[in-house]
Amino acid sequence: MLFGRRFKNEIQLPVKPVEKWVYTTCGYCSTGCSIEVGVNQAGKAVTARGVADADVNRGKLCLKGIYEYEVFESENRGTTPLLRKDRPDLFTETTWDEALNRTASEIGRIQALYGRDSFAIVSTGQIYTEEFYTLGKLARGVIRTNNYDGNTTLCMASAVSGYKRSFGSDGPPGCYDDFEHTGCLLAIGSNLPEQHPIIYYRLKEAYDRRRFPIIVVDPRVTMFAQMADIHLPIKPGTDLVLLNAMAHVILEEGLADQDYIKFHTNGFEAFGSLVAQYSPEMAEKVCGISAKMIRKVARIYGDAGAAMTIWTMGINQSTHGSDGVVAINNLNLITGNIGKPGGTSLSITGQCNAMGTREFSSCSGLPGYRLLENAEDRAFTSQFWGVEAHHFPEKRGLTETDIFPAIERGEIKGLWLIGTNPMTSMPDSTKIRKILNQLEFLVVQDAYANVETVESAHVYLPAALWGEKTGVFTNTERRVNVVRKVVEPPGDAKPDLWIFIELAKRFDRAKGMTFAESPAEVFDEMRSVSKGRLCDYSGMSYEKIEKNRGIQWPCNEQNINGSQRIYADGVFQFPDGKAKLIPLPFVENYEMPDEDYPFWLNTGRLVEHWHTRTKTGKIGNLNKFSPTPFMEINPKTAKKLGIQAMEFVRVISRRSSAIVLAQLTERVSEDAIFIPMHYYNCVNRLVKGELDPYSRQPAYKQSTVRIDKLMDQDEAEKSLLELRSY
Ligand SMILES: Nc1nc2c(c(=O)[nH]1)N[C@H]1C(S)=C(S)[C@@H](COP(=O)(O)OP(=O)(O)OC[C@H]3O[C@@H](n4cnc5c(=O)[nH]c(N)nc54)[C@H](O)[C@@H]3O)O[C@H]1N2
Ligand SMILES: Nc1nc2c(c(=O)[nH]1)N[C@H]1C(S)=C(S)[C@@H](COP(=O)(O)OP(=O)(O)OC[C@H]3O[C@@H](n4cnc5c(=O)[nH]c(N)nc54)[C@H](O)[C@@H]3O)O[C@H]1N2
Ligand code: SF4
Ligand SMILES: [Mo]
Repeated sequence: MLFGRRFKNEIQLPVKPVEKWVYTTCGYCSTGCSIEVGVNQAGKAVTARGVADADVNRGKLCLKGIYEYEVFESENRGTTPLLRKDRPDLFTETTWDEALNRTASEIGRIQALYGRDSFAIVSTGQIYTEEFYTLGKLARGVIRTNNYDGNTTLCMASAVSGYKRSFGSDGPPGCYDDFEHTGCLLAIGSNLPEQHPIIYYRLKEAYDRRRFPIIVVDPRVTMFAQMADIHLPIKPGTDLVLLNAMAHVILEEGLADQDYIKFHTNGFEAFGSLVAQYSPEMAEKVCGISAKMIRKVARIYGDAGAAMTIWTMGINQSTHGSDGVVAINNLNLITGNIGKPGGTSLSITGQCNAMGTREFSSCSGLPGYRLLENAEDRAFTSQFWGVEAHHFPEKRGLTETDIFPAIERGEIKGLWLIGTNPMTSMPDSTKIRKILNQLEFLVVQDAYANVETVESAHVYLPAALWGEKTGVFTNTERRVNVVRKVVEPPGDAKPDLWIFIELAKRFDRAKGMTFAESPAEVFDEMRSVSKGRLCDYSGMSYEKIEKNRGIQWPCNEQNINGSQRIYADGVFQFPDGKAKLIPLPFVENYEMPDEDYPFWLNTGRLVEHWHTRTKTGKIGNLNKFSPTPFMEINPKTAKKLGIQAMEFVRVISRRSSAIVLAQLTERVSEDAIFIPMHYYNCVNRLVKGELDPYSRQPAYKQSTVRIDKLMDQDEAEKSLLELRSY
């Protein structure tokens, strides 16, 4: 046979001379893959590979991880602090001293004039846990504002809230190894193959060996839906009804684990009578899945022996986000599927370190999952830090989604943004620019000098990026992994940790407190502060973490190499040790398609891009896949509207409008479109973002729009350039 490369030139693999390999953990998604970055003799990162003996990724990486080292050379990195001085429209380069002095004095001025809480801090899920811990100490102990939150309110807040309501504490009970033991996987509102490709690879490996049923609940025919045994194309925002109906069938047909309910839960009676009202026939009318199918999936789940549920933003980002999480926990409690191999409620986390901020940043509480509401926790932390306890508020302040309206109302006058880009990521984003421009003082701390928010900032602080500093991340399965410094930060950019410590030094209120200076010292402090807590790090060290390729907390004297699962003993974090079954009535309370705005607008992600593209938009090997904003639209709908493939159209909501390319695909139903979240001045101009009452997380996935055909395509492209959506 004369095909193939046999008679062609031999393939030459480019040789990249690597002097040393540096162990790190990927800085994109919460899968937490171990990466080794190859550095050449000149100290330049030239290549990367997955770590073969790391349990998480077993040598694999997705395309973002493979090209991550290219961020070190990316354009528009901030290399020097900037300050608006004499001309308010002009930034000038300045020294760190001047930038930090100005920041400290403005914080002091605003707090003296308008009160402590008039200065707000919004951080991220993407810096190291040592940095979160230190920021928490600075925010709670020194700056003492209670309006301190993170972008995790846009992301994991509903999961946190649901875990707390059901189990008495945050903390995902399961792990990736559960795929090896489960008898059924229910995946709700998660597009694992694109958003967590290596967790998907772990699942697929287990599935190929054992063929357990996979049920995917998603209004869109995602890559995950395509491989599932059963795909339930649910009506947007109605998952709670499906889950109540599944519990209804499981109880009705005697598939529940009565012993587990009796010994490990409270509230069964009220829960039972609520779900009794949610028959599959009733649910069919609300969520568009046939009663027969609901019975079928409930039976598969109830009969599986061990069954597990995973979910991501399709649940969290809705007005029933927190309730949806509690409903998943309810389902797993009544079937005895918590903390056992293959039986779990495993929220798939978003950002690389969204877990680290939950454990240690003190945004919504105090370090080590301590609560502001608990006097003992306040007393412990105040003593540990050397702050008087009365400085701590007795409940958390505003979330990110409530901070922006408070700025608009004039109650908050100063803001510090750290590692987040709300002008692109917040709902109703045209409003966000106006709101930021209302501030008396805005300081932006970001790795890139051209993030949109910098345009409204008074001070810009250039931060070192992933791999330019050392610290730890916690992944979806509670695994703490270390990111070693690979290269030096560019110019005068500094690690966030350094910036926090230097800023603390500029406040008299920091007297009597000590701020550990090196990441390893901060890590030691975190080990002692978490000793005896659920998220116990006391048995860890950087060396041990690297040797084990990550360690799952709790890790202490009893569990020296960490713990795969929590709640295996059925003892939860409420005083009586029992979990709560909570009745959840469903109320329709979000925007619904009507005559004026007839289509659902669904939003989400693409495998090649990361959020607001500050990183992936600058990496050619990623950006090439989708450099232009687009929408997915069903070919039948396009035909009705007279829209051709790859034509520019205008999408209009009650908030604003955006221009996108039309991509015709049956992934979306005839009454819905999908637009990725990654582009500036695009989908979030349209999104309403109604808030969940418990978590204050926005419903990014349920807004409504209409679509206008554009006659002048050249004009459309020009406006896209003006809006800088490209
Ligand atoms: N490539 C890449 N990976 C990422 C990220 C990234 O930006 N790029 N970001 C990371 C972060 S921070 C996060 S939070 C995760 C998010 O990870 P995912 O949540 O998996 O991603 P999304 O695309 O936001 O949304 C998932 C799915 O929810 C579906 N959905 C919409 N409405 C509903 C509904 O009413 N019910 C149900 N059941 N489903 C619905 C959407 O159709 C979509 O397929 O990804 C992480 N991984
Ligand atoms: N329509 C719609 N909108 C959404 C979503 C959706 O599904 N649909 N999802 C929401 C979710 S789940 C999330 S998590 C948010 C994400 O929203 P954002 O957090 O606003 O988005 P990112 O682009 O990740 O912003 C991170 C910023 O931190 C900077 N950065 C990176 N590393 C470092 C560092 O080490 N230090 C510092 N100081 N800066 C750093 C980056 O340059 C970037 O500007 O978006 C939300 N918005
Ligand atoms: S799956 Fe997530 S953690 Fe792993 S390489 Fe890809 S982006 Fe990084
Ligand atoms: Mo997220």
